[in-house]
Amino acid sequence: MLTIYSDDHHLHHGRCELMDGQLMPCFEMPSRADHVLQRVKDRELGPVHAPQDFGLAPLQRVHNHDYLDFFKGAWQRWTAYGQEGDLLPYTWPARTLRRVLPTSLHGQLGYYSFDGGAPITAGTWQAAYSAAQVALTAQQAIAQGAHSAFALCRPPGHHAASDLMGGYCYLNNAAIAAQAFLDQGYQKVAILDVDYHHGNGTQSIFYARSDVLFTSIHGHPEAEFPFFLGYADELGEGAGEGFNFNYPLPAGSDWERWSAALEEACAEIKRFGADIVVVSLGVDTFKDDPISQFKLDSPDYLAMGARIAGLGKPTLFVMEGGYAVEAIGINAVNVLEGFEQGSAQ
Ligand code: SP5
Ligand code: ZN
Repeated sequence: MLTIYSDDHHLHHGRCELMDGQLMPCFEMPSRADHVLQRVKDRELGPVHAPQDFGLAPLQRVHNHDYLDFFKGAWQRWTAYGQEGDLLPYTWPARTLRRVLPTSLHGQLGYYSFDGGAPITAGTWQAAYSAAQVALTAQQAIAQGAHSAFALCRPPGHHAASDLMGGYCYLNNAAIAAQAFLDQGYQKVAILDVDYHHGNGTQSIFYARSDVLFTSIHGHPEAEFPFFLGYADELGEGAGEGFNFNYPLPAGSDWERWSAALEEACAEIKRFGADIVVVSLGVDTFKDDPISQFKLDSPDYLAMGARIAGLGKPTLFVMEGGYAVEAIGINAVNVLEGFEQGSAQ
């Protein structure tokens, strides 16, 4: 399987995120992608290519122009105040407040974010831009005939909505790739989000559309981040009604329980008649993940890949979360190897 990877992810190294009532060192750190890349090489998964540059246009198909302008320029505005630390939001337009765009940098940052988990550093825009190009380059490989490809994206993307950053995400790599397939003539794209957290950004981007089926298996939002989306009764709206399926699971869910939800998601993807499957590949479902509560073990990821291969569709894997740093290489590449073994049968 071809892997697309850019070293530019090292440009994004946030110092702190707001969690558990404290500023904690960021769980989403550069060594995550380094471990996955090392495992790709150790297992001889296939060639590793650098991304091409498709420019801003495919990002603008998913994200608002004003949001992209804000994100691209935020760091320079911050340093113009003489600030050197990471830029983190602290006020949001919640209920009872107005959703108007202020002129101040911090007001705008609150407007364009939904949590205190996505710091902007000097290199964040470049890293996120390159991650989107990684996804687009892997997307292009499939459009040109590959049965699968792996976009080793960092920072991740599935929490990012059309004009919101949060949950370690800035640009929605999977959504950008899915939209690129549609813009190139594909009719039906299914997204399967296996990250431990609900893919609220991806869901919201495609919620009113019938050309993208969104399915997600995740910690129940009653108890888990991102809390305010991801319930089973969210089925889409308007033309998108019936094209959104959430499988929230309780803390402690193991492979037996998790894989039953995967069966249901796969049944929906089959019913939909997808041309293409885009997998938002988070491995924070792992039993030793430091911020998550599922109990999947490393061999389970081989089975996950094999089941996805059983869909029989060209499949783009896009890296999302996973914070048990030593293990994410093994677990992510297990999904890819399981897919290849399942495809060969
Ligand atoms: C891409 C992705 O996986 N983003 C996840 C963002 C989660 N941020 C909030 C995590 C809160 C975890 N609280 C766990 C407490 C453990 N002490
Ligand atoms: Zn996650």
